[in-house]
Amino acid sequence: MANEELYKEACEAIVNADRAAAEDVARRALAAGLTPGDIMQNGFVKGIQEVGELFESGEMFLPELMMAADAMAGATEITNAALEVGEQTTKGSVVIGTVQGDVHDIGKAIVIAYLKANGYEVTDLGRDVPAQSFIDKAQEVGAQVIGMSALLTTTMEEQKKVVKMVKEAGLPYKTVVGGAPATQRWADQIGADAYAEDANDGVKKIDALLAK
Ligand code: B1M
Repeated sequence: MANEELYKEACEAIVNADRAAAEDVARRALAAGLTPGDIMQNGFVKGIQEVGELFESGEMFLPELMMAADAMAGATEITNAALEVGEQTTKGSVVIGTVQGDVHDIGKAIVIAYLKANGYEVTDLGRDVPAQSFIDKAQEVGAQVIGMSALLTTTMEEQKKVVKMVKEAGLPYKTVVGGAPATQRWADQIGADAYAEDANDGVKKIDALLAK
């Protein structure tokens, strides 16, 4: 089957909120030789973006949005598991979470899988994480980087809070922000060390920060 057809099927499985179909196409895409990143970015992510647009325009409601998210979670589990295991030596330690008030964690799960596959030790704080917990955990595990995911315009303020706490206390952690409403401009505005557009970019930005 052509790649384009698999991408289309993956996108449709999410829009149709069909977890079994999403898992099935994820497995078939990997078996056909597509990389986890290919099928995720060109298929599943396109689908969940379309779902977001349908929800925003009032053509889809919360229960369907939740089912589409569940289908996305099923696909993500399969593609993340297929990422190659990272280098044996640890490149660094990253503490990551979705900020307080926010439960969106699909993107964060992808970022974690990419970081691990690229040789990072990752501590996942989960979602709805209070600002202080990022700092406490980074101190506990001796992390170099704090990664914060926020998907809501209201919760992105929490990223600002964490960055401010790190700076005011003179702590050594590099801060990285991501999530749909975050931008490079936002990162500059709040004084974060980097903005990551997607999982791949997250790895690149953290590599660059730690190389400095
Ligand atoms: Co919600 N939601 N949602 N939602 N949801 C959005 C974000 C929204 C844009 C939809 C819309 O209206 N178009 C909108 C926000 C509007 C705004 O703030 N301006 C919205 C809303 C309004 C809500 C609720 C308020 C709805 C309600 O209850 N009425 C509610 C809020 C709940 C809360 O958090 N308190 C809500 C709930 C939910 C579900 C629970 C149903 C579900 C989430 C399930 C889950 O995550 N477990 C959900 C979903 C699925 C979405 C959309 C459709 C998809 C999000 C997603 O998974 N994207 C979303 C629409 C959209 O984003 N276009 C939407 C795919 C994912 C791969 O991308 O998360 O961006 P993303 O992650 C990327 C990059 O951003 C980057 O890398 C990732 C991988 O490439 N990245 C990082 C992310 N974090 C990073 C951290 C890093 C580095 C890179 O650190 C190093």
